[in-house]
Amino acid sequence: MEESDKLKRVVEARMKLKARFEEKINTTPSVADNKPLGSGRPNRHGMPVVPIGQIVTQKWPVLDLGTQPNIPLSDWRLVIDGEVEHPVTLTWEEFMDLPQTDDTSDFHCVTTWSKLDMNWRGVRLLDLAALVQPKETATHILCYGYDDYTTNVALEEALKPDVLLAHTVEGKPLPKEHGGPVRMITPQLYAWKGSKWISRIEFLSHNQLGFWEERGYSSTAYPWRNDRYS
Ligand SMILES: Nc1nc2c(c(=O)[nH]1)N[C@H]1C(S)=C(S)[C@@H](COP(=O)(O)O)O[C@H]1N2
Ligand SMILES: [Mo]
Repeated sequence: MEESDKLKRVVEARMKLKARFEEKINTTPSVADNKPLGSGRPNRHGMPVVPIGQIVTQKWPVLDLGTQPNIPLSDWRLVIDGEVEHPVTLTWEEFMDLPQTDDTSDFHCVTTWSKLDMNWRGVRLLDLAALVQPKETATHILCYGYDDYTTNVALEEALKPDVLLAHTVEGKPLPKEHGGPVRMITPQLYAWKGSKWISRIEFLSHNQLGFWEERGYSSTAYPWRNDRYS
């Protein structure tokens, strides 16, 4: 296929996806809606600084299941499959050839710390979805880490423009302890929804709980609703 045809297909798919999920995305609970639960001196257009029950930290704690997998870039693969028209397995070079996005966002851990204004670079989940083209039946993704972690995200959250598969933070390669070479980030959900060392994104036609969700954590995980446990 011609490169320009391919790009056209991706752009078209992306626009279609956006249109399909726009209404759902616009009605999810978030800091920008009319009743966020938060605290702190309001800034950012009068919105609370952090979600309810969160404390701002300058440090960046490390949370994992006790292993930090080591994945050389030559071995790294990202599988995107399930309810999609065009499943792919991307190499590092293929991943880095995709459109790259810079974004500044906040990181809210359910254990009550929030780290603000983090500068990330990576590939939007939206752009990856445009590449594989979720079927009409797709409603959720289940993300897998190289450490066998799993976590579920509804598509109306996963397709928000600040959801990245990030490889760079503050201008430097994402450190291994924070999920390098690549992790997902979900700035509008608690941070456990972002798999570190991400290895696979499975599109699903139903909701399937991940590691913490099976252990009583919320399936939806909205920080601005104090939505920690189910
Ligand atoms: N693969 C994987 N991803 C993961 C985790 C994990 O244990 N394994 N922990 C989650 C939790 S609970 C949080 S709060 C964040 C922590 O990211 P950090 O260690 O970079 O602060 O990663 C999330 N993603
Ligand atoms: Mo967490």
